[in-house]
Amino acid sequence: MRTQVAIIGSGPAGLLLGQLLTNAGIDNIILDRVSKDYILGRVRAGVLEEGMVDMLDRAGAGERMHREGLPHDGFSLAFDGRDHRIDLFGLTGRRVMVYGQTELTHDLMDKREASGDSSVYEATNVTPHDFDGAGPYVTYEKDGVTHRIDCDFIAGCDGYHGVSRKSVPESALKSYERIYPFGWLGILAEVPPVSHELIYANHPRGFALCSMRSHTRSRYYIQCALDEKIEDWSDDRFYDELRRRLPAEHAESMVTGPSFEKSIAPLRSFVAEPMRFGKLFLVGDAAHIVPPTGAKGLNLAASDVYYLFDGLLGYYADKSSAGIDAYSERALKRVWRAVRFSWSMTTMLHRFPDTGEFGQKIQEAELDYLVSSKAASTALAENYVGLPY
Ligand code: RFL
Ligand code: PHB
Repeated sequence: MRTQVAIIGSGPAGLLLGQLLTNAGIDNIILDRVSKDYILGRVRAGVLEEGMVDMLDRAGAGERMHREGLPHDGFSLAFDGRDHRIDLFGLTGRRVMVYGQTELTHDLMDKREASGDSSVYEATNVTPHDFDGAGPYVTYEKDGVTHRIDCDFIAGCDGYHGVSRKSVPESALKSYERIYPFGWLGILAEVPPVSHELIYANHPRGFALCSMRSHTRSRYYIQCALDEKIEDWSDDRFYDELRRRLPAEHAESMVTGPSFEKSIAPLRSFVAEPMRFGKLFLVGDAAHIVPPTGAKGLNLAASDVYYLFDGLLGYYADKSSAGIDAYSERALKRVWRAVRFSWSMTTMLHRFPDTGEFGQKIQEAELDYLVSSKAASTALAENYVGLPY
């Protein structure tokens, strides 16, 4: 088999890149090690920057998002028993879109199916080869048979645990990492959200986040210890803890109901440099991870795809390598800004085991400054709605 771009990973990065390439007449195949249903069963991001919204439109897969997504003009920072609104639209002229990653992935999969392009799910032992030479190819196994795809380029869109980054010799990679000493325990429940905008809460008992997927479906998170077990968290215990971390008006008005998803996610910051090795490109979570506090992970996957697609289009349409040569540097510049923002939001909002009451006071002073200074609020809002591509 031969294609122009072999894409490893059918998450948002792989699907978005694949669709943009297809729309531009560039042949591509997507390989994933799990099934479509498994991918659609993962509950992840919920906040899209305008850049991501534009990319979905460019891919021709934005119609349902515009119909069902919820544009948000602001969010709240809650601390010291009170709510403080950050007016994203008033401060930046921009807004975010609340639309689940699951839905976005569904829309991209439907679009791909309608375009008739190849995707291989449940492909095992996917392996990139010879990306340092002139003839890169990818092998995989399906139903006991080994297949080979020759290609011009390989896009490693296979997430943090994928094979692409691991195929690069260690000496060619520099990694930067911070692991945070806590996780997020999250639930999804068919209950109306406690507020029509997101609430990020700093509380001496730990961080809490009230998000949503629709007017009738809520996504709630609380900071938890890394060794917590999900079985120990009944819905009642979860809601009790969440209420304790919110201002009284929200705690009192919160509607509760059975959760239908509950999971614990660890928090880390990670960047691998560079993001290109010969004919192999790392894209999205394959190259970098941010803690979810800034809502940046999925949005960074979209900006990586933007830069890579731009480079590949230049290569195929104009026979210029300038764009693919610049890919790693352009992408990393934006990645590091988002890594910094996600780290700063995480540091400002979570309870750290070793900083005590002093740490709490410092966080409250920082938050107080943030909400009372227009310059500081604007800097926060600019980062939250997304820095330009
Ligand atoms: P994905 O989505 O992990 O997709 C990678 C795909 O590659 C496949 N794969 C392989 N395929 C073949 N061979 C192998 N060896 C393979 N290994 C892996 C996998 O099966 C998978 O299908 O990466 P991608 O496309 O780069 O997308 C990144 C986003 O998924 C991620 O950054 C976000 O979900 C992060 N994130 C958030 N991002 C935001 O922008 N806004 C948010 O509000 C937000 N909230 C979150 C989040 C992530 C969370 N968790 C659980 C990590 C909230 C949470 C709780
Ligand atoms: C979510 O809705 O899952 C979500 C929202 C905002 C974040 C992280 C996750 O910062």
